Amino acid sequence: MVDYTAFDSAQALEYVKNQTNFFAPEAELTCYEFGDGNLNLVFRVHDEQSNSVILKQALPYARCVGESWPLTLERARIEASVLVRHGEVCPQTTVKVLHRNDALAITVLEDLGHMQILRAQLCEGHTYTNLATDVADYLAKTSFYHSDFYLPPAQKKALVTEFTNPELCAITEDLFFDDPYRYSERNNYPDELQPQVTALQNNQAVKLAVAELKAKFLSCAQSLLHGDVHTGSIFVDQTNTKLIDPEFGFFGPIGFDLGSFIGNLLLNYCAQHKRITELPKRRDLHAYLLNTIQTCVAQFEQTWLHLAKTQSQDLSLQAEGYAERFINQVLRDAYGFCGTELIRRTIGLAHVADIEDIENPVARLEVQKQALLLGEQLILQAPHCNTKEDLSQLLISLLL
Ligand code: SR1
Ligand code: MG
Repeated sequence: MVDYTAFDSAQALEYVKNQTNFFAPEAELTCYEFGDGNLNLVFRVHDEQSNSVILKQALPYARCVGESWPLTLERARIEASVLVRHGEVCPQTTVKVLHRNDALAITVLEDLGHMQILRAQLCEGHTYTNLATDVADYLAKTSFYHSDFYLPPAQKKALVTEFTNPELCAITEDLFFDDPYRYSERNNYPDELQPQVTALQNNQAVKLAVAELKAKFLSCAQSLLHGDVHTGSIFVDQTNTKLIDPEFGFFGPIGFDLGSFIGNLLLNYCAQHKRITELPKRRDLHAYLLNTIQTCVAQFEQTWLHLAKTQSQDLSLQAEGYAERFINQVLRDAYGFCGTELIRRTIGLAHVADIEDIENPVARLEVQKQALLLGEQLILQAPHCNTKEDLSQLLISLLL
Protein backbone atom coordinates (compact mmCIF):
# COMPACT_ATOMS: atom_id res chain seq x y z
CA MET A 1 0.00 0.00 0.00
CA VAL A 2 1.40 3.41 -1.03
CA ASP A 3 1.70 6.06 1.68
CA TYR A 4 -0.35 9.18 1.07
CA THR A 5 1.52 12.25 -0.07
CA ALA A 6 0.03 15.49 -1.39
CA PHE A 7 1.13 15.93 -5.01
CA ASP A 8 2.70 18.88 -6.71
CA SER A 9 2.31 19.31 -10.49
CA ALA A 10 5.43 17.22 -11.28
CA GLN A 11 4.19 14.32 -9.13
CA ALA A 12 0.71 14.50 -10.68
CA LEU A 13 2.26 14.36 -14.14
CA GLU A 14 4.49 11.39 -13.21
CA TYR A 15 1.51 9.57 -11.70
CA VAL A 16 -0.62 9.93 -14.81
CA LYS A 17 2.34 8.99 -17.04
CA ASN A 18 3.38 5.90 -15.08
CA GLN A 19 0.22 4.60 -13.40
CA THR A 20 -2.34 5.07 -16.16
CA ASN A 21 -2.42 4.47 -19.88
CA PHE A 22 -4.32 7.49 -21.19
CA PHE A 23 -1.32 8.81 -23.05
CA ALA A 24 1.19 7.13 -25.34
CA PRO A 25 4.49 6.42 -23.51
CA GLU A 26 6.36 8.90 -25.73
CA ALA A 27 3.80 11.71 -25.24
CA GLU A 28 5.17 15.05 -24.01
CA LEU A 29 2.96 15.84 -21.03
CA THR A 30 2.34 19.13 -19.24
CA CYS A 31 0.57 19.53 -15.91
CA TYR A 32 -0.72 22.45 -13.87
CA GLU A 33 -2.80 22.85 -10.73
CA PHE A 34 -5.87 25.07 -11.06
CA GLY A 35 -8.20 24.08 -8.21
CA ASP A 36 -10.09 27.02 -6.75
CA GLY A 37 -12.62 25.04 -4.71
CA ASN A 38 -12.82 24.85 -0.96
CA LEU A 39 -11.23 21.46 -0.38
CA ASN A 40 -8.97 19.76 -2.94
CA LEU A 41 -6.07 19.88 -5.37
CA VAL A 42 -7.10 19.75 -9.03
CA PHE A 43 -4.52 19.17 -11.79
CA ARG A 44 -4.93 19.15 -15.55
CA VAL A 45 -2.51 16.86 -17.43
CA HIS A 46 -2.39 17.27 -21.21
CA ASP A 47 -0.29 16.28 -24.20
CA GLU A 48 0.76 18.31 -27.25
CA GLN A 49 -2.46 17.39 -29.09
CA SER A 50 -4.56 18.81 -26.24
CA ASN A 51 -5.74 15.38 -25.06
CA SER A 52 -6.21 15.83 -21.35
CA VAL A 53 -7.40 14.35 -18.07
CA ILE A 54 -8.10 15.80 -14.64
CA LEU A 55 -6.36 14.43 -11.56
CA LYS A 56 -8.16 15.39 -8.38
CA GLN A 57 -6.54 14.74 -5.02
CA ALA A 58 -8.05 15.24 -1.58
CA LEU A 59 -5.87 17.03 0.96
CA PRO A 60 -5.92 15.92 4.62
CA TYR A 61 -7.43 19.31 5.49
CA ALA A 62 -9.89 21.84 4.06
CA ARG A 63 -7.95 23.86 1.49
CA CYS A 64 -9.99 27.03 2.04
CA VAL A 65 -9.11 27.13 5.75
CA GLY A 66 -5.75 25.34 5.95
CA GLU A 67 -4.19 22.63 8.11
CA SER A 68 -6.06 23.85 11.18
CA TRP A 69 -9.19 22.18 9.72
CA PRO A 70 -8.22 18.48 9.29
CA LEU A 71 -10.47 16.51 6.96
CA THR A 72 -10.67 12.83 6.12
CA LEU A 73 -9.10 11.53 2.90
CA GLU A 74 -11.98 9.03 2.83
CA ARG A 75 -13.90 11.67 0.92
CA ALA A 76 -12.00 10.71 -2.25
CA ARG A 77 -13.29 7.14 -1.96
CA ILE A 78 -16.82 8.42 -1.36
CA GLU A 79 -16.64 10.84 -4.29
CA ALA A 80 -15.33 8.26 -6.78
CA SER A 81 -17.86 5.67 -5.59
CA VAL A 82 -20.81 8.08 -5.85
CA LEU A 83 -19.70 9.07 -9.36
CA VAL A 84 -19.51 5.42 -10.41
CA ARG A 85 -22.97 4.63 -8.98
CA HIS A 86 -24.62 7.80 -10.29
CA GLY A 87 -22.86 7.27 -13.63
CA GLU A 88 -24.44 3.82 -13.89
CA VAL A 89 -27.97 5.21 -13.71
CA CYS A 90 -27.42 8.61 -15.35
CA PRO A 91 -24.26 8.44 -17.51
CA GLN A 92 -25.11 11.45 -19.67
CA THR A 93 -25.01 13.91 -16.73
CA THR A 94 -22.27 12.39 -14.54
CA VAL A 95 -18.56 13.09 -15.07
CA LYS A 96 -16.67 9.86 -15.93
CA VAL A 97 -14.20 8.28 -13.50
CA LEU A 98 -11.20 7.02 -15.51
CA HIS A 99 -9.00 5.78 -12.68
CA ARG A 100 -8.94 5.85 -8.88
CA ASN A 101 -6.43 5.28 -6.10
CA ASP A 102 -8.14 5.47 -2.73
CA ALA A 103 -4.85 5.20 -0.75
CA LEU A 104 -3.53 8.33 -2.45
CA ALA A 105 -7.02 9.93 -2.38
CA ILE A 106 -6.78 10.36 -6.15
CA THR A 107 -9.49 10.28 -8.79
CA VAL A 108 -8.65 10.72 -12.46
CA LEU A 109 -11.61 12.13 -14.36
CA GLU A 110 -12.57 12.99 -17.92
CA ASP A 111 -11.63 16.60 -18.61
CA LEU A 112 -14.68 18.83 -19.02
CA GLY A 113 -12.53 21.82 -19.95
CA HIS A 114 -14.50 22.28 -23.20
CA MET A 115 -17.55 23.04 -21.03
CA GLN A 116 -18.16 25.93 -18.64
CA ILE A 117 -18.89 26.11 -14.93
CA LEU A 118 -22.56 27.03 -14.51
CA ARG A 119 -22.05 29.57 -11.72
CA ALA A 120 -19.69 31.74 -13.76
CA GLN A 121 -21.97 31.48 -16.80
CA LEU A 122 -25.09 32.51 -14.90
CA CYS A 123 -23.16 35.41 -13.40
CA GLU A 124 -22.41 36.58 -16.93
CA GLY A 125 -26.08 36.26 -17.90
CA HIS A 126 -25.82 33.13 -20.08
CA THR A 127 -28.73 30.69 -20.22
CA TYR A 128 -28.90 26.96 -20.93
CA THR A 129 -32.05 25.41 -22.36
CA ASN A 130 -31.38 21.83 -21.24
CA LEU A 131 -30.22 22.65 -17.74
CA ALA A 132 -33.57 22.17 -15.99
CA THR A 133 -34.43 18.83 -17.59
CA ASP A 134 -30.88 17.46 -17.36
CA VAL A 135 -30.58 18.23 -13.66
CA ALA A 136 -34.12 16.91 -13.04
CA ASP A 137 -33.24 13.69 -14.86
CA TYR A 138 -30.04 13.29 -12.83
CA LEU A 139 -31.75 13.98 -9.50
CA ALA A 140 -34.76 11.76 -10.23
CA LYS A 141 -32.78 8.77 -11.54
CA THR A 142 -29.95 8.83 -9.00
CA SER A 143 -32.38 9.22 -6.10
CA PHE A 144 -34.97 6.69 -7.31
CA TYR A 145 -32.52 3.90 -8.15
CA HIS A 146 -30.80 4.19 -4.74
CA SER A 147 -34.02 4.33 -2.72
CA ASP A 148 -36.09 1.67 -0.96
CA PHE A 149 -38.55 1.87 -3.85
CA TYR A 150 -35.98 0.11 -6.02
CA LEU A 151 -33.18 -1.50 -3.99
CA PRO A 152 -33.71 -4.72 -2.03
CA PRO A 153 -33.65 -3.78 1.70
CA ALA A 154 -30.43 -5.64 2.57
CA GLN A 155 -28.56 -4.11 -0.37
CA LYS A 156 -29.79 -0.64 0.51
CA LYS A 157 -28.67 -1.05 4.12
CA ALA A 158 -25.22 -2.26 3.03
CA LEU A 159 -24.91 0.81 0.79
CA VAL A 160 -25.95 3.14 3.60
CA THR A 161 -22.98 1.76 5.56
CA GLU A 162 -20.60 1.99 2.59
CA PHE A 163 -21.54 5.63 2.06
CA THR A 164 -21.46 6.72 5.69
CA ASN A 165 -19.63 10.05 5.46
CA PRO A 166 -19.60 11.50 8.98
CA GLU A 167 -16.93 14.19 8.60
CA LEU A 168 -18.31 15.75 5.45
CA CYS A 169 -21.87 15.48 6.75
CA ALA A 170 -20.71 17.27 9.91
CA ILE A 171 -19.59 20.21 7.75
CA THR A 172 -23.06 20.45 6.22
CA GLU A 173 -24.75 19.97 9.60
CA ASP A 174 -22.70 22.84 11.05
CA LEU A 175 -22.70 25.20 8.09
CA PHE A 176 -26.32 24.74 6.93
CA PHE A 177 -28.25 24.16 10.11
CA ASP A 178 -26.25 25.45 13.09
CA ASP A 179 -23.88 28.36 12.43
CA PRO A 180 -26.28 30.82 10.75
CA TYR A 181 -28.82 30.56 13.57
CA ARG A 182 -26.45 31.40 16.46
CA TYR A 183 -23.16 33.14 17.08
CA SER A 184 -20.31 31.31 15.33
CA GLU A 185 -16.76 32.45 14.61
CA ARG A 186 -17.18 30.93 11.17
CA ASN A 187 -20.06 33.23 10.25
CA ASN A 188 -19.12 35.95 7.84
CA TYR A 189 -21.25 39.01 7.00
CA PRO A 190 -20.92 42.79 7.03
CA ASP A 191 -21.71 44.73 10.22
CA GLU A 192 -24.58 46.45 8.38
CA LEU A 193 -26.39 43.09 8.17
CA GLN A 194 -26.29 42.55 11.94
CA PRO A 195 -29.91 43.70 12.59
CA GLN A 196 -31.24 41.14 10.07
CA VAL A 197 -28.96 38.42 11.44
CA THR A 198 -30.01 39.15 15.02
CA ALA A 199 -33.69 39.03 14.02
CA LEU A 200 -33.14 35.71 12.25
CA GLN A 201 -31.27 34.27 15.22
CA ASN A 202 -34.09 35.33 17.57
CA ASN A 203 -36.82 33.90 15.36
CA GLN A 204 -38.01 30.78 17.22
CA ALA A 205 -40.34 29.69 14.39
CA VAL A 206 -37.42 29.64 11.95
CA LYS A 207 -35.28 27.72 14.41
CA LEU A 208 -38.03 25.15 14.84
CA ALA A 209 -38.43 24.68 11.08
CA VAL A 210 -34.63 24.44 10.68
CA ALA A 211 -34.59 21.80 13.45
CA GLU A 212 -37.08 19.76 11.36
CA LEU A 213 -34.82 20.04 8.33
CA LYS A 214 -31.68 19.17 10.28
CA ALA A 215 -33.39 16.14 11.85
CA LYS A 216 -34.22 14.93 8.33
CA PHE A 217 -30.67 15.50 7.17
CA LEU A 218 -29.35 13.57 10.17
CA SER A 219 -31.67 10.59 10.12
CA CYS A 220 -33.56 10.23 6.87
CA ALA A 221 -31.47 7.85 4.73
CA GLN A 222 -33.77 7.96 1.70
CA SER A 223 -31.21 7.73 -1.08
CA LEU A 224 -27.62 8.23 -2.20
CA LEU A 225 -27.27 11.98 -2.57
CA HIS A 226 -24.68 14.01 -4.40
CA GLY A 227 -24.58 16.15 -1.25
CA ASP A 228 -23.32 19.45 -2.72
CA VAL A 229 -25.33 20.37 -5.84
CA HIS A 230 -24.36 24.02 -6.16
CA THR A 231 -23.83 25.77 -9.48
CA GLY A 232 -20.04 25.44 -9.10
CA SER A 233 -20.49 21.64 -9.21
CA ILE A 234 -22.17 21.70 -12.63
CA PHE A 235 -20.49 21.96 -16.02
CA VAL A 236 -22.61 23.11 -18.95
CA ASP A 237 -22.66 23.79 -22.65
CA GLN A 238 -25.61 24.22 -24.98
CA THR A 239 -26.05 20.45 -25.35
CA ASN A 240 -24.77 18.81 -22.18
CA THR A 241 -24.85 19.14 -18.42
CA LYS A 242 -22.39 17.30 -16.15
CA LEU A 243 -22.40 16.99 -12.38
CA ILE A 244 -19.02 16.78 -10.62
CA ASP A 245 -17.74 16.75 -7.03
CA PRO A 246 -20.03 14.51 -4.92
CA GLU A 247 -17.57 14.18 -2.04
CA PHE A 248 -20.37 15.15 0.38
CA GLY A 249 -22.36 12.14 -0.88
CA PHE A 250 -24.24 10.00 1.66
CA PHE A 251 -27.67 8.45 2.15
CA GLY A 252 -29.86 11.39 3.10
CA PRO A 253 -33.20 13.09 2.37
CA ILE A 254 -33.87 13.25 -1.38
CA GLY A 255 -35.03 16.88 -1.25
CA PHE A 256 -31.61 18.07 -0.13
CA ASP A 257 -29.96 17.93 -3.58
CA LEU A 258 -32.92 19.52 -5.37
CA GLY A 259 -33.11 22.20 -2.68
CA SER A 260 -29.39 23.01 -2.94
CA PHE A 261 -29.71 23.39 -6.72
CA ILE A 262 -32.76 25.65 -6.52
CA GLY A 263 -31.09 27.64 -3.74
CA ASN A 264 -28.11 28.41 -5.94
CA LEU A 265 -30.35 29.52 -8.81
CA LEU A 266 -32.15 31.81 -6.39
CA LEU A 267 -28.88 33.25 -5.07
CA ASN A 268 -28.12 34.16 -8.65
CA TYR A 269 -31.65 35.54 -9.08
CA CYS A 270 -31.17 37.85 -6.08
CA ALA A 271 -27.71 38.92 -7.26
CA GLN A 272 -28.98 39.81 -10.76
CA HIS A 273 -30.97 42.70 -9.25
CA LYS A 274 -27.62 44.45 -8.92
CA ARG A 275 -25.45 42.69 -11.48
CA ILE A 276 -27.59 43.60 -14.52
CA THR A 277 -28.63 47.23 -14.83
CA GLU A 278 -30.64 46.98 -18.09
CA LEU A 279 -34.19 46.16 -17.02
CA PRO A 280 -35.32 44.05 -20.05
CA LYS A 281 -32.18 41.90 -19.84
CA ARG A 282 -32.65 41.42 -16.11
CA ARG A 283 -36.31 40.51 -16.63
CA ASP A 284 -35.34 37.89 -19.20
CA LEU A 285 -32.75 36.35 -16.94
CA HIS A 286 -35.12 36.36 -13.97
CA ALA A 287 -37.77 34.69 -16.11
CA TYR A 288 -35.20 32.10 -17.24
CA LEU A 289 -34.14 31.32 -13.67
CA LEU A 290 -37.71 31.00 -12.42
CA ASN A 291 -38.66 28.84 -15.39
CA THR A 292 -35.59 26.65 -14.83
CA ILE A 293 -36.66 26.09 -11.22
CA GLN A 294 -40.27 25.31 -12.12
CA THR A 295 -39.34 23.03 -15.03
CA CYS A 296 -36.73 21.22 -12.96
CA VAL A 297 -39.18 20.58 -10.11
CA ALA A 298 -41.98 19.47 -12.46
CA GLN A 299 -39.69 17.22 -14.50
CA PHE A 300 -38.12 15.76 -11.36
CA GLU A 301 -41.58 14.92 -10.02
CA GLN A 302 -42.77 13.48 -13.33
CA THR A 303 -39.71 11.28 -13.89
CA TRP A 304 -39.73 10.12 -10.27
CA LEU A 305 -43.39 9.15 -10.41
CA HIS A 306 -42.90 7.40 -13.73
CA LEU A 307 -40.02 5.37 -12.26
CA ALA A 308 -42.06 4.63 -9.14
CA LYS A 309 -44.97 3.36 -11.30
CA THR A 310 -42.83 1.25 -13.63
CA GLN A 311 -39.75 0.20 -11.62
CA SER A 312 -40.69 -0.05 -7.95
CA GLN A 313 -39.73 -3.38 -6.43
CA ASP A 314 -41.22 -2.97 -2.95
CA LEU A 315 -44.82 -4.20 -2.73
CA SER A 316 -45.98 -1.99 0.14
CA LEU A 317 -44.49 1.15 -1.37
CA GLN A 318 -46.52 0.45 -4.51
CA ALA A 319 -49.75 1.19 -2.61
CA GLU A 320 -52.04 3.46 -4.64
CA GLY A 321 -51.15 7.12 -4.01
CA TYR A 322 -48.07 6.47 -1.85
CA ALA A 323 -45.48 7.59 -4.44
CA GLU A 324 -47.38 10.89 -4.92
CA ARG A 325 -47.53 11.43 -1.16
CA PHE A 326 -43.83 10.62 -0.83
CA ILE A 327 -42.70 12.94 -3.62
CA ASN A 328 -44.88 15.81 -2.35
CA GLN A 329 -43.03 15.63 0.95
CA VAL A 330 -39.71 15.52 -0.93
CA LEU A 331 -40.66 18.76 -2.71
CA ARG A 332 -41.61 20.48 0.55
CA ASP A 333 -38.28 19.38 1.99
CA ALA A 334 -36.49 20.67 -1.11
CA TYR A 335 -37.91 24.20 -0.74
CA GLY A 336 -37.00 24.16 2.96
CA PHE A 337 -33.42 23.02 2.28
CA CYS A 338 -33.30 25.65 -0.44
CA GLY A 339 -34.06 28.25 2.23
CA THR A 340 -31.16 27.03 4.39
CA GLU A 341 -28.81 27.20 1.37
CA LEU A 342 -29.82 30.83 0.73
CA ILE A 343 -29.14 31.75 4.33
CA ARG A 344 -25.88 29.90 4.88
CA ARG A 345 -24.38 31.24 1.62
CA THR A 346 -25.24 34.78 2.77
CA ILE A 347 -24.08 34.85 6.40
CA GLY A 348 -22.17 31.59 6.94
CA LEU A 349 -18.63 30.49 6.11
CA ALA A 350 -18.91 29.65 2.42
CA HIS A 351 -20.24 32.42 0.19
CA VAL A 352 -20.97 32.49 -3.56
CA ALA A 353 -19.34 34.58 -6.27
CA ASP A 354 -22.79 35.62 -7.57
CA ILE A 355 -23.11 37.91 -4.53
CA GLU A 356 -19.48 38.38 -3.44
CA ASP A 357 -18.41 39.78 -6.80
CA ILE A 358 -20.86 42.69 -6.62
CA GLU A 359 -18.34 45.46 -6.09
CA ASN A 360 -20.58 48.14 -4.61
CA PRO A 361 -21.03 47.25 -0.90
CA VAL A 362 -24.40 49.02 -0.68
CA ALA A 363 -25.77 47.08 -3.64
CA ARG A 364 -24.29 43.86 -2.24
CA LEU A 365 -25.97 44.50 1.11
CA GLU A 366 -29.38 44.84 -0.54
CA VAL A 367 -28.90 41.52 -2.29
CA GLN A 368 -27.81 39.88 0.96
CA LYS A 369 -30.94 41.19 2.69
CA GLN A 370 -33.16 39.81 -0.06
CA ALA A 371 -31.47 36.39 0.01
CA LEU A 372 -31.86 36.20 3.80
CA LEU A 373 -35.53 37.14 3.69
CA LEU A 374 -36.29 34.74 0.85
CA GLY A 375 -34.52 31.91 2.66
CA GLU A 376 -36.34 32.62 5.90
CA GLN A 377 -39.79 32.69 4.24
CA LEU A 378 -39.17 29.48 2.28
CA ILE A 379 -38.12 27.70 5.48
CA LEU A 380 -41.24 28.95 7.29
CA GLN A 381 -43.84 28.52 4.57
CA ALA A 382 -42.80 25.49 2.49
CA PRO A 383 -43.96 22.96 5.13
CA HIS A 384 -47.53 24.33 4.71
CA CYS A 385 -47.70 23.82 0.94
CA ASN A 386 -49.52 20.75 -0.35
CA THR A 387 -48.42 20.49 -3.96
CA LYS A 388 -45.67 21.65 -6.33
CA GLU A 389 -48.12 24.28 -7.64
CA ASP A 390 -48.51 25.69 -4.10
CA LEU A 391 -44.72 25.71 -3.70
CA SER A 392 -44.31 27.44 -7.02
CA GLN A 393 -46.94 30.06 -6.10
CA LEU A 394 -45.16 30.62 -2.80
CA LEU A 395 -41.86 31.23 -4.59
CA ILE A 396 -43.45 33.60 -7.13
CA SER A 397 -45.11 35.59 -4.34
CA LEU A 398 -41.76 35.91 -2.54
CA LEU A 399 -39.93 37.06 -5.64
CA LEU A 400 -42.39 39.84 -6.49
C1 SR1 B 1 -15.37 23.92 4.18
S1 SR1 B 1 -16.28 23.43 2.84
C2 SR1 B 1 -17.42 24.71 2.53
C3 SR1 B 1 -18.41 24.38 1.50
O1 SR1 B 1 -17.78 24.04 0.28
C4 SR1 B 1 -18.34 22.86 -0.26
O2 SR1 B 1 -18.50 22.93 -1.62
C5 SR1 B 1 -19.66 22.68 0.47
O3 SR1 B 1 -20.72 23.40 -0.12
C6 SR1 B 1 -19.29 23.19 1.81
O4 SR1 B 1 -20.40 23.53 2.60
MG1 MG C 1 -17.03 20.80 -4.08
